[in-house]
Amino acid sequence: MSQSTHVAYDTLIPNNVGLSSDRKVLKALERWHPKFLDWWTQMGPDGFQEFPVYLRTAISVEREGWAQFGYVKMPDYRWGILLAPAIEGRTIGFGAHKGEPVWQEVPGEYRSMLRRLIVIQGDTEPASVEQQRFLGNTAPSLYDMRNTFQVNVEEARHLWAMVYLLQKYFGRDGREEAQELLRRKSGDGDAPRLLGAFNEQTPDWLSFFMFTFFTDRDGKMQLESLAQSGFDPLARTTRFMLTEEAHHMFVGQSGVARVLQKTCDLMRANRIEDPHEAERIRGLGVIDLPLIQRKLNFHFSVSLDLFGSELSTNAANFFNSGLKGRYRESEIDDDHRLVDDLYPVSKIVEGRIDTVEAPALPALNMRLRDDYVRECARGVERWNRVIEKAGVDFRLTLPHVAFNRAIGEFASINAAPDGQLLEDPAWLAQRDHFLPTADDGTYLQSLMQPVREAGKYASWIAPPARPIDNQPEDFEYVQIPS
Ligand code: BYC
Ligand code: FE
Ligand code: FE
Repeated sequence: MSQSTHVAYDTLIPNNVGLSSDRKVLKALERWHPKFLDWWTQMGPDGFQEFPVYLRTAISVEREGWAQFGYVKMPDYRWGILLAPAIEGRTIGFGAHKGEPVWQEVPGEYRSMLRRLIVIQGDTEPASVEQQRFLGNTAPSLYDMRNTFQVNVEEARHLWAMVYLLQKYFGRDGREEAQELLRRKSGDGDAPRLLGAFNEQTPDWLSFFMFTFFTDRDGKMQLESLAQSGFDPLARTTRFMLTEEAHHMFVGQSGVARVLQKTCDLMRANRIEDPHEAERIRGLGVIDLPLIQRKLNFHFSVSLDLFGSELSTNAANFFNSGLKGRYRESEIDDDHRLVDDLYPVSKIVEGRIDTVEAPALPALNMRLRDDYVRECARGVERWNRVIEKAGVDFRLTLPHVAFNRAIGEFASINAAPDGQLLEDPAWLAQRDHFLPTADDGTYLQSLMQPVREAGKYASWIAPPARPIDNQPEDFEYVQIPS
């Protein structure tokens, strides 16, 4: 048995895929490893690479007890290749091949489609590390700094996960794609990352929290769909990635909640009733709620673009060929083929946004996006409970899916956050109410003063509800010599 739940740490690359007896792949990965480390030192977290960080490392793929905490210097992190346990007798759960045994090798007819899916997934992982690389310098606490680094090393491990699939199953072009994944750079003019949201900046910590809430959640939805894949190695690797993803979204959900908590607490303490009194609120060194709404509007709309077009033949083909399923496919009660099914899709009809029935297969991007929007809405409700409990009269809302879009049906129109279509002049006149302004950016930057004393937090954010790994409140998550 070469594949197990036990993770071998005797090789340079920890793994549970029997790498030490897979000479060819091991060699290819060992050749890629130094290039990866070059990339990590140049494009990974700026500064702090020499300091011990209290990180969690995956040591097993079992549900319980897969993680071990300890101080690690980031370049020494054990990036490994970890597949969730195989499911005996697993069959393809959807599409034209439903019921056939899952593939352990790449099905020839779907090779390029599969490679494309893996490359797109792989491209986002290092992109996010690049986007977040300067955050350590302005961390509001050692706790937050550590969380970012944890997210960063795990996203880099997700790159390894995809690179393993490319190197093992795609021969020469897999090796070339693995190189390209280190060559493209977030925001680069010549070789940008493949998807729009991954070329945006993450200039401040509110952006980071919004990113981990909204964009990592797209990651979760896409990984859930790939975890259904008939290509078993992809299904198993993404299934394990999802266990790490949960922490990324926790960072976003709790990060924004802590920002809201601090703002609301200080508004109350200073008897400010109107959340729109930005000047007074900012005078207290906290972030006004309308600014948080504008940031939310931006990150939500940019993340919606990651689902592709509402109607997509790519999406239909991914599903039909058994490569990419729906969210929780195995729990859905239908024929899992969808050939004659319909799905409601939002569309512009005669100058307004309407819902029309479309064939279900090409509408799969839209369906996944709907699942995503539902989840986002639940998270926003949890944020609203923080505001409500603090006794402040304000509600955060998700903007309409047509708002600020660059991909799909609504790319060509302007819509207000409430879904009302706007002519260009009206859009331009109101844009600053909808999306973060230069002034918002300047204010946020002014707040981004690092706090490095253990157990202390910046003015604009409340401490977390509980520490990591049951450590004391003044735990030194990153050991920075003074
Ligand atoms: N930006 O047929 P369509 C994560 C292109 S995040 C630029 O509608 P499709 C993470 C598209 O390529 C999850 N271009 O698209 C999160 C196509 O090009 P061609 C990443 C875009 O293929 C945080 C054309 O437009 N994983 O893991 O149905 C931190 C027509 O598009 C964009 C995946 O996405 C865009 N946003 O759907 C770290 C899963 N959207 O064919 C990590 C794998 C579309 O005309 N990817 N285009 O040349 C997929 O499933 C699909 O490729 C997509 C796009 C859902 C992304
Ligand atoms: Fe990831
Ligand atoms: Fe993530």
